[in-house]
Amino acid sequence: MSGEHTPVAVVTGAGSGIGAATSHRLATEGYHVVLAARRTDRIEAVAKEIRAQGGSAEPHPLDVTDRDAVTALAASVERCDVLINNAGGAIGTEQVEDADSADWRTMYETNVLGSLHVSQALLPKLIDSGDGTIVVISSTAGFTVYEGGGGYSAAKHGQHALAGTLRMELCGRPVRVVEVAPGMVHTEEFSLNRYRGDEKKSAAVYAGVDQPLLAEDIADVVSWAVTRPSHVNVDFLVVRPRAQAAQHKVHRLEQPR
Ligand code: 8X3
Repeated sequence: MSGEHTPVAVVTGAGSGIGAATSHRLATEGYHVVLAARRTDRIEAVAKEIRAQGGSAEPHPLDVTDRDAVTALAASVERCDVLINNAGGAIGTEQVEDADSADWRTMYETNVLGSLHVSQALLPKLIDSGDGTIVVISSTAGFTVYEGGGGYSAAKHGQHALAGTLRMELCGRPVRVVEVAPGMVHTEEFSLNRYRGDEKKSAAVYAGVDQPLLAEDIADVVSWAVTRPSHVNVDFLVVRPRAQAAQHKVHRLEQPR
């Protein structure tokens, strides 16, 4: 990080969960953080919290699937040193035979095309920074599949392909591409969105799990990867809680009936 200017980090999906936690963390690291997400009230609240803690942040309402809006975001930032592609998520748990293609399309558009739009739009500024970093927050679903997770897994595989391709294509230019693939992270909304607002089913995902990851754990890992010396590209990090050895291998403490 150069001392001549305040470095700028753009974080998508910054209104909650991993995006909000990463924004906080990067602000602590000295970045001016551009908080991009659809819900204005959320990003305004996160910006206020960051400023109250002495950090620098600005909210920028954004739907990553809207290419014109993404272009406008890129034009509005003076510089960009770090981009965190975090917007996305899962919708539905239907098996392939019952899945609604509209859900699959939405997941592809937010996770994959959203990352594509924002990365493309900010790439010139990331290159101009002389030391840019693109982080893609994918998922363990980006390299494995499981029942009921087809659409999400397909989208996350797409994001994984995007990150890997971009790293190769940018080789020789001053931009690192880092992919962080979280496993089970207990955030306010991830599971709730996946289960279409069903709080009981959403809570059951984490039932009995001794310390699922929290958004702050992922923010910690992202911050570590971003703050390595410029020549160190952390390609791909898989991060799970100790209680989750693999997608289906989750240790649960006995629950009172
Ligand atoms: C979230 C991980 O296990 O719910 O990206 O697919 S999982």
